[in-house]
Order: sequence, then C-alpha cells, then structure tokens
Amino acid sequence: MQVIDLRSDTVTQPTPAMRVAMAEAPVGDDVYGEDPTVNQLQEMAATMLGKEAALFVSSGTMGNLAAILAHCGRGDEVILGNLAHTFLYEAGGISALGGVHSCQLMNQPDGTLRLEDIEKVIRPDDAHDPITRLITLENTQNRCGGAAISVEYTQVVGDLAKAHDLQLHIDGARIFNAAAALEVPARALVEPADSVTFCLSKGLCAPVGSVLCGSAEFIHKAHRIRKQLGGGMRQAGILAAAGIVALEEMVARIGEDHARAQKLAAGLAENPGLQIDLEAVKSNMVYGAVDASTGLTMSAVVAKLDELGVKVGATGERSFRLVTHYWVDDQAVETTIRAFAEVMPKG
Ligand code: TLP
Repeated sequence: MQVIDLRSDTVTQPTPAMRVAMAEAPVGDDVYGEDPTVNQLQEMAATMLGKEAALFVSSGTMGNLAAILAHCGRGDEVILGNLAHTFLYEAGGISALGGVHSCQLMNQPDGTLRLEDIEKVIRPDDAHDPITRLITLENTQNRCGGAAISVEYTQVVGDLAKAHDLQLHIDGARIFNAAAALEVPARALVEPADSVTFCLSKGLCAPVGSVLCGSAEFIHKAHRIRKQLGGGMRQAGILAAAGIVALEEMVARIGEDHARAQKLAAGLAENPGLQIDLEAVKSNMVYGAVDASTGLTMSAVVAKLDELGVKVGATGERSFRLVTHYWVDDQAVETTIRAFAEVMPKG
C-alpha cells in the first residue's frame, strides 16, 4: 500500500536529483569556511533573499534561535505572536539558552499582529522593564492556516521597528510558499527585515537544513552562535548540495502544492462530517475539524485513516492539519478525500 503522508511537508523525501547532487558534491571543512558547496548554497540563498550574507544551519529551529540570540542579549525582549512557531514549538530555546524574554501578542486570523498591539508593548526606557529589542513575524503563519503575510504589512512593521530602534526577524520557514501565494518574489517579502530564516527541508524537499540570511555583520555574529549551539557541521556540503537543487528546481513548482490544498479542501468540505473553512486555505495547509455530531475523536479518525494508508496530523481533540507537498499528487488528493468519506459515519 502506498502511504500518503499529509502530516507535514517536513516528511518530504529528497528527490532523485538531490540524491545525485549529494553523492557528487565537492566538500571541505565548513567550520574552516572551506566547504565549496555550503559556500555556494549560502551565496545563492543570500542573493535570492536580497541579503548580504547567509548561514547554513541544521534546522528552522536553529535558524530562529541563532537569529534571536544574535539580535538579543540576556533579559532583552522579543515581541512575537502567541501562535508563533518560536513561541509554541521550539522548546523555549530562546529563554532556556539565550535568557531572552518574550512578549506574546495575539495573532490575528490572517497571521498578522495588530500594529496598535505592537506599539502598546514597546517598552519605555525604565529600569523596571526588559529592553524591547526585536519583533518577529512568521511567513507563512503555520497556525493561522498557513496564511501568507503581505509585502505591505511587513513594510509597515519594518517601519515601526525602525522608528523604535528595534530589529525585525522573519521566521520564513515557508517564505517561498508565501511568495507563491502572493505572487511576489520572496526577497520583496523580507526586504524590511534585518534577518530571515527559511527552510530547505519542508516544501522544498531537501532532507536537512535551513538558511539564515541577513547583513554580513549579523551573519558573522550568528556564525559564532551556531558554533556555540554545536551547529558547526564540517563536510556539510553533502547536505547543502540538496539545498542547491531545492533552490534551483523546487521553488518554482511550490504553487502546485497550493492548488492541491485547494482541491483537497474543496473535496473535504463536501463531507458533512467535516468542518473546513475554504477561505482560510491560503498556501499548502488545510486545517479542519471533525464535527462533534459524528461522535468521533480525532485520534480515532487518525487511526482509521492510517489503516487506509493516509497519515494526517491531529491538532486537537477534533481538529487536524493536512499539508500538501511534492510527494502528494492529484491522485493522492482524490484518495484522501475518499478515505475521509469511508471513515466518517454514513448518513
Ligand atoms: N514546523 C513543523 C512542526 O514543528 C510543527 C511542522 O510540521 O509544521 N518555523 C515554522 C513556521 C515551522 O512550521 C517549523 C516546523 C519551524 C520553524 C522549525 O523547523 P525545523 O523543524 O526545521 O526545526
């Protein structure tokens, strides 16, 4: 049975072209800065994102952590969303390892933070207060349905940050999904930001890795922090080679995943046992819920779908997330819609 894995785009396997590139990659000691393939990937990434420099890191989590530690000292404060991945799912690394204090603002359904909310929490110069140092946005905003944050909004937040002498970091784990959804170049989405992390190992299919981009001075600082975190990876060109293929071949096709997410959502919306907000599907994610009237819990649905070869992720007692990616084709979308129909109680 061929398994359809919709739990995340992190499950993507490397493409055949990536495996060839990995086998053939010239490598060196990246801690000495001597891995030509890592250097090539970093240069490509910096150029694509319109930044001076870039740093290959092991994961999105490490990219965000290194960025926030580079921007903030101990006791400094970062303003971020209450649904931000960094707040919810990065094991509290910024406070555990960096002593960075977080101020969480409510993410709006479109993934943004309200500007007046941001302005309200920027601290005055008062010895009682932590020093506000950084604002972080996430694009696409995973827990807001994979919403894409616009160039215009990002610019306004960038201007606000500048006016208050703050830095702006973007967790752009899926920045190329955002770019495809909004039909703008990724570099335009991060232009107002001082730093951005993006992931090679999600919709872009590389097996491992993310890239942190920013000014040369910032990346110099982040490079030392990556070393402190144990992220100096030696002959990492083996991994970076797949990242180069990801940037060359996978960025342009990512919109296909969005079209399939729309199809999947539309098919599931016809199922009376499911609640799907079609309007909320903006990129490669479909969030939904099993209607209480079915009497089914999500864990039961997950188990039944699993038997049919469809893997989905529960996000709550009745809610779920489905993520489309390169290895989910049109037929997989149809099969998934049929599998849900089979699992839901009839009539
Ligand atoms: N997200 C994963 C899980 O951790 C939830 C997923 O399946 O979506 N930023 C964002 C917006 C992310 O969605 C993720 C991973 C990360 C950062 C962290 O990336 P990794 O897993 O490479 O550390």
